[in-house]
Amino acid sequence: MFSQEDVGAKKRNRQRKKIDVKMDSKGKHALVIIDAQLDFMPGGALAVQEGDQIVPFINALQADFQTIIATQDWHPENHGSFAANHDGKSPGEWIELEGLQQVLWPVHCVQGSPGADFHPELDRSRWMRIFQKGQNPGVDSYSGFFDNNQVVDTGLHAYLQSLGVTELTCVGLAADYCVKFTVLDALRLGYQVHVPAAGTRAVNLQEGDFERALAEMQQAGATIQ
Ligand code: VGL
Ligand code: ZN
Repeated sequence: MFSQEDVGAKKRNRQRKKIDVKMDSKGKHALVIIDAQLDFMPGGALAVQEGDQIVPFINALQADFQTIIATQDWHPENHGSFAANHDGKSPGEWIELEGLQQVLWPVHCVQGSPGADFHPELDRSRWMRIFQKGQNPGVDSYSGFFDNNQVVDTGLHAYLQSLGVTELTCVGLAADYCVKFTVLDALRLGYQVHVPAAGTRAVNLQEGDFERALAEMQQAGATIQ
């Protein structure tokens, strides 16, 4: 007869095997919540129209995921993407920032400021990690994986790999900037990527940017739901 310990060990082994098989055929599916911060919500410094409407949708969606990760736009006050840091320049104008074309933004998501906080109604109870980006004043960082010159890595890819994640659902703000560039990098890195349209809204500097962003992500291989 088996002792209690033997039975327990056998059961654990069986469970472990099952997980291994699943990991071999297809890895885990993670939810990535991008920049769901107050400065991107109505009333914020870089407000996205209806940005707050994604919050209940994301809260409900979290119930389907065990692996939930967030990104946070996190700029120093002297960030080069802020129009206020360039004499005579206004938000929406373009400059060259350390060799890259950069559209200028209002001051937003300054490290430690209230606007850099997540929406208070967003359920954060099961988030595993928050990856911050945009700390380098000389280069913007729309993607949650790399800054805009594709040099500095936030560590998100290594972290997802360490968890065995191969598939991502991406939601958050804004559809035409940080969501789009995170999704495009994720596809290049080999993830399967899904974007539920109800989980994102666009800045829409130009009319139609939301639709164009969704089309670009789809063309690159993402599933738009
Ligand atoms: C974002 C513009 C500037 C975003 C961040 O989260 O989409 N957009 N910084
Ligand atoms: Zn930013």
